[in-house]
Amino acid sequence: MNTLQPIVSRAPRAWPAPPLAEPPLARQPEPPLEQAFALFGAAPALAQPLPVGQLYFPSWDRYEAAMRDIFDREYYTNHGPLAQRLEARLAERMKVRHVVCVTNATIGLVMACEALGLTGKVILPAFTFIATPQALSWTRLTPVFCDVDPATHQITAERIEPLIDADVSAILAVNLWGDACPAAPLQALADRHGIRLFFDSAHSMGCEVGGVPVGNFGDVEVFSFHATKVFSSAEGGCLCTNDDALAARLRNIRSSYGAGAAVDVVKTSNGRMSEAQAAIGLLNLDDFDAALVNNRLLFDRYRDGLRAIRGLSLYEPRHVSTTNYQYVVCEIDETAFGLSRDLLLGLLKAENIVARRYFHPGAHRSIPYVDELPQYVDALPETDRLNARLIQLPSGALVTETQIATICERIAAAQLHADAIRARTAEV
Ligand code: T4K
Repeated sequence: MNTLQPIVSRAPRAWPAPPLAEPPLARQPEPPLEQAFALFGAAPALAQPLPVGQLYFPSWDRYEAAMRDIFDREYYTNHGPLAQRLEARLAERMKVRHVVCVTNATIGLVMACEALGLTGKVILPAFTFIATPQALSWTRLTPVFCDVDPATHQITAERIEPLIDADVSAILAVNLWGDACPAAPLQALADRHGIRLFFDSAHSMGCEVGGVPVGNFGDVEVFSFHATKVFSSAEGGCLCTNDDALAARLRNIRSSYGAGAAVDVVKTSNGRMSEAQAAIGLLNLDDFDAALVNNRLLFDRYRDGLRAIRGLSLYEPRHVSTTNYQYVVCEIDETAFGLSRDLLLGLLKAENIVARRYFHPGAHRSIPYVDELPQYVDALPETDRLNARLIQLPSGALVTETQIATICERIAAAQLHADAIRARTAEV
């Protein structure tokens, strides 16, 4: 099913929304499944599909004014004034010396590998989006997949250290779910072994560790501004670093046109951010603090609505002092919940609640690594466990508190009817 929706036709968001009613958890007279769940024939709980993804859209008037400005200047790309302004404003906000805006985070990761001069092997978690190891493959580096901490879903220095050998040139840590890997022990480990440390911080815009904005850790951090991210320029991303020489290399690798002081680099790419992307990014930046407040409110609603559900635990970021609440991640214990994660996912999808199972399968079980690096297939039990148990629920600018109440109620109803649902789905 194509779940891409004509967003402009969605009902306007109620702001502020009315207080949320507690989902009905008490056992009630049970209607037949055909009347209770869309999967068995009832009307879906939501009128149209509600996806996972933050999906920021500025008001049409502001968007139109921004595009008029670009047309008046007749300047589309090549590090134009809007891209420059976005870099300056992000650097100020994130308190980092250099922000290098790019077309997307994937090219940003490729550029980071090239600018750092990496060779041989790079250690990273398999529990990440496939773009992370693929950036290594594009630069002819070999991924060394590391398992993650089962409670925090992040990699740790303790798990990485035994994997370091003479061919390893770097650690590529991934900050997931608006949380962060423990950066200080990772930096100490990298320093001890004389290797580089950089971060895939695609999920981390707006997060802070000990009051320091994410973007200031390791040699360089890479952010995604994809449409589904908390900070969006429709497509886009940026690299953040406090290293002047590295920033100059990144700017020269980003584009054969360069930008700033020319330095010798071996390869160039086209990672330029267009003016249209930068314009949306600047509008989003104006609205960003309000988006964080809204995300937090929605997360609180989920926390209230899901609290009483057995066998479901909501991921709470714990290594950050400030999170962006970008993802609502739940772990389903099949035995305690009563249904498998995938059966719950199917039930919700029929209700037009398009929950996701990031990241499934794990990178180590995905092409090409499942064939090229078979040693990892059965070597990462925690990653496999999370791949099989997590679901992500919709949140962000287009999601209302009323919809969250509906989602929580549907999950509670699924648990209430779990025996009947299991029996029915076993029949077919
Ligand atoms: N590292 C990590 C850890 C990442 O998570 C990602 C990307 C990257 C690196 C690479 O960053 P980029 O190179 O992409 O900047 C999405 C995103 O495409 C991807 O950016 C993201 N992570 C990944 C976790 O999720 P999909 O294919 O699962 O989602 P997608 O694009 O189908 O969108 C989700 C839903 O939102 C869809 O059901 C439809 C809806 N949607 C989407 C868009 C774009 C809309 O309704 N309107 C829209 O405009 O990959």
